[in-house]
Amino acid sequence: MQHTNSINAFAKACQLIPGGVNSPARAFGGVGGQPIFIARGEGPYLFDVDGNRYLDYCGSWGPLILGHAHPRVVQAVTQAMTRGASFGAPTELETQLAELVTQLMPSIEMVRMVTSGTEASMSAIRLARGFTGRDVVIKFAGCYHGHVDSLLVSAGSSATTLGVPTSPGVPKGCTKDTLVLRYNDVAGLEEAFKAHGDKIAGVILEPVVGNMGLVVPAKEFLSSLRSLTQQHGALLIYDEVMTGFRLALGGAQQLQNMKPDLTVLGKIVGGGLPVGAYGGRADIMKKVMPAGPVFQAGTLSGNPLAMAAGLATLQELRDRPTYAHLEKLGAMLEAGLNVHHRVQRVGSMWTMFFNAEPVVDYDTAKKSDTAKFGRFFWAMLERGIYLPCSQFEAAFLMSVHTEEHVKQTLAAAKEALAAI
Ligand code: KE4
Repeated sequence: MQHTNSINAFAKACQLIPGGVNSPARAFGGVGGQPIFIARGEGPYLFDVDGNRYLDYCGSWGPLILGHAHPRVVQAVTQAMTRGASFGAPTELETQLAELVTQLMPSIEMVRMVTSGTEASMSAIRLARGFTGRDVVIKFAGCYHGHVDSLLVSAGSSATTLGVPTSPGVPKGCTKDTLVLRYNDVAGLEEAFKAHGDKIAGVILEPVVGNMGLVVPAKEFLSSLRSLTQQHGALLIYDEVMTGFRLALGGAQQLQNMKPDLTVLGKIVGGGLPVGAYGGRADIMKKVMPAGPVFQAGTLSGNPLAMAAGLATLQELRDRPTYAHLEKLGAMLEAGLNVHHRVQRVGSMWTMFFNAEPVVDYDTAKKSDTAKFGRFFWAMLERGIYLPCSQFEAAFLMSVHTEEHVKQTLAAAKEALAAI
């Protein structure tokens, strides 16, 4: 494959945009080389500016569970655009999406739309602190909740990929009330609540982690989280930005039969357009301004185009559930790749780890052979398979992937692994 136009496009972008990208996750920092510039997407495929076609397992980092340019989403957004892009006033589309979100995730009795997962996490943390009157928040090393100052401590995803899990520019004052524990460490959780229980406003976690690569929570870890937060009057906050409407129509909380106090959403809820959301118990959500005193606002929150994309996406997932299809393809992919390297998977979210041991937390994730992952990434790209460009990310199947696509992917992987 030749990448001349991508190379030229990147050189030009680097003169005007830091690192040539608008998000470091796309910078290929974890795999070497430089990013491919995309011209368009169609179904399960990406087409780059050199005309190369790739089978896409990144799906814009999760939002595109229905694949690129799904007709129902295209039609909804196009129609919405003809009515005007934004009004700075309420529309019924926002209520329709709120209604569908609360129907699909019953723990969410009320919901507020924002424009990114970061904004949703930031607002949920502020709300937890405002509702409880407490300051301490617990997060887990390797989890990523967006670039929220107070949560940019031992953060996963591109913060880890690029070696800055704790970013410069975040004053100590922003993180002094952030307690970072080890994922799946029940004893650590018990100790933290024993020592600080009455100061803890909330615990935020990825209920299935994507940002260390895919890591599954132990059952006793989840049950301890729920019981300890309830016992100490702290809020349990499920960051379902990646897992929401992905692992099941009702997200990870449906699979795990868990009822968090607050849920953070993003990605699929916007169908590829900028939407984040946070919601949960009505008594908590009623503290959000203007119903209550906890401030949060946004010019494009609930933007009609984004609402149209999110609504069309969730309606399609409700009307034609694709989860059995995604599970079948996921199991097929896992069985085929597992013969080479450890695959960790839940439904359509998966990671192939270059790691001798099970990855259960940030410490074990960081033992992965990221150099070998980088060689594998490029060997697959050259064979027309586009994976997330980091060992510390999850890959995603889409509803438009087929068994034939999985077979092609397994054949490419066998060749790629032999070549590296
Ligand atoms: P955004 O602000 O990027 O919309 O959402 C932040 C976020 C919050 N919570 C979880 C569990 C997330 O996975 C994310 C964002 N995910 C990364 C990829 N793992 C987005 C890619 C990027 O940063 O460009």
